[in-house]
Amino acid sequence: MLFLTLASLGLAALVRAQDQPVQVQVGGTASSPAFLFSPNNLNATNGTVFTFTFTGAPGNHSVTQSSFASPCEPLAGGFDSGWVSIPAGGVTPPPTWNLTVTDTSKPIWFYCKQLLPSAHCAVGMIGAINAPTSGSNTFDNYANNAKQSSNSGQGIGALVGQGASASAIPGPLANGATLFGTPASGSATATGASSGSGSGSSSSSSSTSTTSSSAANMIHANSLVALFAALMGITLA
Ligand SMILES: *[C@@H]1O[C@H](CO)[C@@H](O)[C@H](O)[C@H]1NC(C)=O
Ligand SMILES: *[C@@H]1O[C@H](CO)[C@@H](O)[C@H](O)[C@H]1NC(C)=O
Ligand SMILES: *[C@@H]1O[C@H](CO)[C@@H](O)[C@H](O)[C@H]1NC(C)=O
Ligand SMILES: *[C@@H]1O[C@H](CO)[C@@H](O)[C@H](O)[C@H]1NC(C)=O
Ligand SMILES: [Cu+2]
Repeated sequence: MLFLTLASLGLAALVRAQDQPVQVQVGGTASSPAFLFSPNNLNATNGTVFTFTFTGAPGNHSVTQSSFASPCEPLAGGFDSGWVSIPAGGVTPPPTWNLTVTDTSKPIWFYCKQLLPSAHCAVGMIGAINAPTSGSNTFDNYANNAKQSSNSGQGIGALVGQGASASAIPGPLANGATLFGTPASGSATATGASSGSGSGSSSSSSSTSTTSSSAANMIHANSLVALFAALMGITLA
């Protein structure tokens, strides 16, 4: 019985370990701000959470979904954090934005849509999730395409994107950290992401992403039950 309990706890810890968010720094650090995401070439399984932390200070950056073909333009129906501004010296704690991967069948491309003092995308503030390592749409080709872009689109996207979603806007917004261009809650309309650069709508809770995250929790809960059942079977046999 003691063995059973210890072994079960071990398996539970293993399942839980896969749930740890992957940390991505946005804009370098307070001592060395930079126009980049770090790391920027990411791999994920379904349900992987990326915690984008706005550490770059001073900095005013976004995490905005694009396409391989147009690396510095917002993807219609794509995810977007909005512009998160951090004053010089940084804020404690820095705001974060949690993006959950919901589809691993296609690569996910993203960039920073800030144009001041020059387009961040064109100087390498780009990233990818599950970029193929061979063929034409590799991470390196995406990065090279971005460097050819002289400008970048600033349309406002949504919390729910294509293949990845957030359930809340970046936060905490305190101690001088601000958000401009609040992403729409739920999914963006097909035209919403690529039009306009005015202020976004205020946010309310998103039923789409709530459903996604409870589905993910159900999958984890089911696999735990399955593991317990399997363990019982083996131990009792
Ligand atoms: C952040 O950048 C956006 C877009 O350029 C701008 O509208 C906003 O005022 C900036 N925020 C701050 C606090 O400067
Ligand atoms: C990341 O995922 C892509 C697509 O599934 C795959 O081609 C590539 O080999 C993976 N890269 C790493 C480093 O695992
Ligand atoms: C992101 O997730 C972390 C837990 O991993 C949580 O502490 C943080 O508050 C979340 N950020 C937002 C903006 O919800
Ligand atoms: C991935 O997870 C989402 C929920 O986050 C779920 O809707 C979807 O069906 C999952 N896809 C696969 C292939 O398991
Ligand atoms: Cu930026």
